[in-house]
Amino acid sequence: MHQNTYPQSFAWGAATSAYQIEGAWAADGKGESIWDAFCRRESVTFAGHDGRIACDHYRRSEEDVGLMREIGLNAYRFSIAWPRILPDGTGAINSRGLDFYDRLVDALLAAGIQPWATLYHWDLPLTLCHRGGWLNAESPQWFADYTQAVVTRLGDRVRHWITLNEPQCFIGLGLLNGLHAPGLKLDWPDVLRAGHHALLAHGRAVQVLRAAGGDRFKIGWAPVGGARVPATNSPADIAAARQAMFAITERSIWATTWWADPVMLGRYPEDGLRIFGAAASAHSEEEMRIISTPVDFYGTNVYSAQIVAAGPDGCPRQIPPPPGVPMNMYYWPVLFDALHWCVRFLHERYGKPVVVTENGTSSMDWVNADGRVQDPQRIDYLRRQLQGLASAMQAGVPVEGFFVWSLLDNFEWHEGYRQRFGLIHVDFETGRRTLKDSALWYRDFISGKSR
Ligand code: IFM
Repeated sequence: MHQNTYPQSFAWGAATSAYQIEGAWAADGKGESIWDAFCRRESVTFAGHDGRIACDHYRRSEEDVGLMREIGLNAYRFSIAWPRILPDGTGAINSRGLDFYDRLVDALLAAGIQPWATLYHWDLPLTLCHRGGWLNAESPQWFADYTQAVVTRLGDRVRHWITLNEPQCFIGLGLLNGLHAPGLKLDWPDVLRAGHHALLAHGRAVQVLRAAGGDRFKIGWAPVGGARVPATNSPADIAAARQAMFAITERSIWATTWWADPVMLGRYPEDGLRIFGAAASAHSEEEMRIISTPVDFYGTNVYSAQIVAAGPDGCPRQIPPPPGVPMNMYYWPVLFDALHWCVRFLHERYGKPVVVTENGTSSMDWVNADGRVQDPQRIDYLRRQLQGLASAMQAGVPVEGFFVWSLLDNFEWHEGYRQRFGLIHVDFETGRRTLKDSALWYRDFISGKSR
């Protein structure tokens, strides 16, 4: 791979989120989140797992920053737990909650690692859920106030900001099919209304951040990638994959353009408006202006993809993955060119620099008798996705960073601890960390030794 593909400023990172790693669920004045409450319900997570302790990162953050340094990361994407900052969601600020992130940011900077802060990775304060959560028209204002509290404390040192992580998931899995907190199964119009408020919250947060940091800040978001890959490299299949990635043909909360067109283009897509019908109609121009407040980069979380070919009429046709296709532990097909096509198509449509805010795979890793954790499939996965990324960059796509999901094995939501996505193995009984072979491989890749 060409050494100069990656600009000097390229962010080589790993990502995590607060509820998945921090633990310390009631420490230092933290309020409860919807995930704290959801995990108390029976049979909602694998074997009743929860994030009360998780990786205990809240108490081990220094050690974890040391491990990031060992890997050679120059960027770390973490999320801030809203209920640590505002235990009731709004109102009084809990400075002890901010202190934690303050210390983390200082430790990162001292280690030469740029902090990339995500404001919302799904742990809504429970009190706000009781007030309707994202269904409440005040929710964008709540989010703007929370953003203000965070940026006032951290904005002198944090330059990279991500507003929402995967709105498709916290709205779709949380409010439509009930798999995630708060476990609701709302009607379609309510789901779309909540989604609209989440997009407004994103826009309001961008405004707050921009007012605080101007051009010094790099602001983006991190929706689900929604990748489509062409079945072959023929122009017809490539065109079909592109078309499929940005088309809405059915009522699906996963439709990329439903979320991304408002943010990047300032309008909901026509096909979505038609198919979603009356449920989707009430959006003022002023709201769309807020939602589309300019961002600096398009963050994308990519794991898998759908394969698309051109049908006899040229229209996109989804092709089932071939039998025996590699899979992760979710049984998501592993398609090695997913990242390549995803960043290419996103850049073509939205014209912004792209940051891969999440990419990785889960596998059944354990610590061998000799103390090593061998995870060859993660190494192969990352190497091949990165090859695809490099060739997209060589084709002209400006990519500014790459974040492995995840730094640590962690609480994988309803799947509990049975999915291991980390570069670092965590023994959840002792908290002991072990760098997996993939972490050592990533270290060599970052330093240029194994490219
Ligand atoms: O663990 C999640 C993360 O919280 C959001 N993106 C996908 C990851 C793997 O499922």
